[in-house]
Amino acid sequence: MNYTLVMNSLVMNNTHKGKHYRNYTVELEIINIASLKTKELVTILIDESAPETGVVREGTPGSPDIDYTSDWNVTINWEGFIDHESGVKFYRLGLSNSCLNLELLWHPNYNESTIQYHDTEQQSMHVAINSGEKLYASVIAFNNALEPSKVACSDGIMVDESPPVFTNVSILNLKTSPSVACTDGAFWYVTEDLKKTNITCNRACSISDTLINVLPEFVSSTLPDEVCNLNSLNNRYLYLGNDFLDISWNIEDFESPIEHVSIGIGSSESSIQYPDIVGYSKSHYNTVYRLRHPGLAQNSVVYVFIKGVNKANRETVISVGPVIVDETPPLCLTKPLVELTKESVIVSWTKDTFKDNDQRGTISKIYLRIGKLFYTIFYIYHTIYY
Ligand SMILES: [Ca+2]
Ligand SMILES: [Ca+2]
Ligand SMILES: [Ca+2]
Repeated sequence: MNYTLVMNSLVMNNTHKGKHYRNYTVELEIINIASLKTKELVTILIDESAPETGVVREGTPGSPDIDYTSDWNVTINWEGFIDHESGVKFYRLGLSNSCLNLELLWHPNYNESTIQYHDTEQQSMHVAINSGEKLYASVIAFNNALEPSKVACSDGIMVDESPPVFTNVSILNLKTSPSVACTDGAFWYVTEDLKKTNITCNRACSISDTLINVLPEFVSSTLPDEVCNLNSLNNRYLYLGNDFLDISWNIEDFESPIEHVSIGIGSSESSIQYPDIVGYSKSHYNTVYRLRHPGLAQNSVVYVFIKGVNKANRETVISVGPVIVDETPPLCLTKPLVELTKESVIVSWTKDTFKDNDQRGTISKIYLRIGKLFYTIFYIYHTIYY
């Protein structure tokens, strides 16, 4: 047997003495022909007010809101949805590339592929993100009378799987021998102050040099003869004439902002995770870093690591090295020989005449001038690198 209780019938009859938000108890008494009775009580709570709205955040409950992540699975949490009368029965979460309105949450359109709907009694939910766009979490709470609250929407979250990209990495006064490098099938001429310009070499590019990608590029009209035969930049010694690191760079990330850039110095390339000479320290400005007298000359070889981390916690580390900090000038061990002929002055020396205790390889440039009271200008003699 069904009995429908019309809730406004007492009001219509003007016999209504109750208040909103109170329990109403309906007593049913059934008597059979033998005068046996059964009583049933039905309690109905009237709740005319919707739940109060709370706040929604990305991240685990109790931790700060996150806006960027490299993980396609993320926890959404919410709090503050309260219903004093009937309590919250369940929550509905909608994930979309914009905040959803109440109608779209109250009456979900499950055919809409750009919206994910989830119903839960919990105050957090682990969800899989299926979009590379910024996503917003919208939540409503239903009370036990199935009235929905207003919508609370998060400030959004974005998945960024790609690390930041460095360009124009430069260390003041860092020198090397002019070299050739190749990466991704392209050849580059690298000057002694570590700038690169694109060249064409008639061979396959077999070694890939990661440093070459981040060096500053310039356009050159003049190139050395037989530029393709220069030694490879790969693992070539780089020289710094003083114990002062002045590093500059550019860093970019298309999807998420840069969190910080840190510099570390290690004695080997394998110390890239935990540099053993100077541990990673943050650069205050995200494009320059200066370190005076870190005592690098005591080490035979150092590697400078530049680490960039984005807001999604993805990192790129650039290794610059091997660097030799050479604070001592070259030595002249034997006197150069000077001969006079009819037309010329011939100055000669051997490869053992000049020596540098710190530098590996030959002396790269020798300057000479002639005179007694009056001197000529300096002439530059370049040693041959190939
Ligand atoms: Ca209520
Ligand atoms: Ca957020
Ligand atoms: Ca990225």
